[in-house]
Amino acid sequence: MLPRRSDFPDGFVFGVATSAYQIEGHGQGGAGQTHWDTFAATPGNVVRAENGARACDHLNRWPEDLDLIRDGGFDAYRFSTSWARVLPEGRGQVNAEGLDFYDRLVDGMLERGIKPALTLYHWELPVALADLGGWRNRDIGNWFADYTEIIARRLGDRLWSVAPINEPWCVAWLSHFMGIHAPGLRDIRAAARAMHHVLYAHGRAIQVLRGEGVKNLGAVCNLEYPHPASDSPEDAAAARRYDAIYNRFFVSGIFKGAYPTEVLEGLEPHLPQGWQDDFGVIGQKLDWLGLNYYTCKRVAAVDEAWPSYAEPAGPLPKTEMGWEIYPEGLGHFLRTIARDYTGGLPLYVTENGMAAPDRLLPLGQITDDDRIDYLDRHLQVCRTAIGEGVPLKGYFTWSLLDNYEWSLGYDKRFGLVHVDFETLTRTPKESWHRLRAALAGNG
Ligand code: IFM
Repeated sequence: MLPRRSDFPDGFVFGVATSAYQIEGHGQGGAGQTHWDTFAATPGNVVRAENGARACDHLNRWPEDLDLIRDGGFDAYRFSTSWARVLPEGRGQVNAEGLDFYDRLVDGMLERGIKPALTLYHWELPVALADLGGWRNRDIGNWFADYTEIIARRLGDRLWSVAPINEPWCVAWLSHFMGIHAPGLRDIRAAARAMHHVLYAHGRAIQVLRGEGVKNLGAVCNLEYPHPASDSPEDAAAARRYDAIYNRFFVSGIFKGAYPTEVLEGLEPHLPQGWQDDFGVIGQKLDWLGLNYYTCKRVAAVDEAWPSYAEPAGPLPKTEMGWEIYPEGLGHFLRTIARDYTGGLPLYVTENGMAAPDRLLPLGQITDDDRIDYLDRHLQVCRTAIGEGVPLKGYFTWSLLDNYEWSLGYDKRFGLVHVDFETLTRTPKESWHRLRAALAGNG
């Protein structure tokens, strides 16, 4: 049984999350090409070479989608603006149609009593900027600051919260070292530069937002709990390296003005010149930190180049993504991030959820018991952390809708609401109904 709203402190924010490229339909409305369009058009990168050209057609169906958020009883909607929709070339000429769309969307949220929680970058890098080196080029700090200013001036007076960049680890490491996301590089120097520039751009955006008087500014990091694959000291050290790259690098940069030594061992020779001087920008004061949490990993030392680890499969039940279900990891991060980095600063779980197969019942209902159980177990962990004194102020489920799951195309369904990608019909799943009941107080 899902915990009820009344099991959480007054004012605790319940929300749902999506992102622009994953739902809007990026082939419409004058948006520019993004590096996801070209990445997906390259064979072998994305399942069936699918892209976000139509996605859920949220660009046209947004009133229905906002109604689903309101009717579900959610307080907030974590959405993103697409850089390439607002600035098709990344800089210069604004696409007025794109900016008008976000203006209407924010007003639509306010009319329905939904708090607009904006992310400025959820991975739609305009190709014109990718051509200039994208996240490898330090100038991205200023390009991103200019884009931020346009959004701040148009929407800033009505936003509930803003985070510049979703999941810096994915932007930098997954995309430039592991090659799994656009631009699909596997290059340690590119990765080192992206790791640093993503934080530099975050800091530049916060400076601009503060300057424009926008309130409630934060950052959103994704975290994975690393279990050493065995009791050996080598595997323990490998798990620490994994933890440093994945979990500690970004929060250390922002809150401590330093990078973990385990990361510098590998990346220092490749960081851009003068990186040590950027912590003044990177460490801008924040009003909250968001944690995206899904899973844990097993980490084993291997005799290879740095970071010298492999990720063997673990024994726990898994989601459709193949991700082990380990709610205890969320509790670990809520406690240790507050203890080691953020102190009394408000924390939010800004993403949590699972890809799961849906079961269609004869009367058209869609059951997703595994998802309900997953959400229940993670929400219980949140309650425990709050009881222990962690300043956790809200929880956002990923995602409102089934959507474009990046390299995995449309196969993996994370939504509380089912989307038929032929007809684009939305059907709330059992999890949406159960959450609605829980938020209304019925459990
Ligand atoms: O779909 C993604 C989202 O874009 C970022 N966080 C993780 C989700 C599930 O993989």
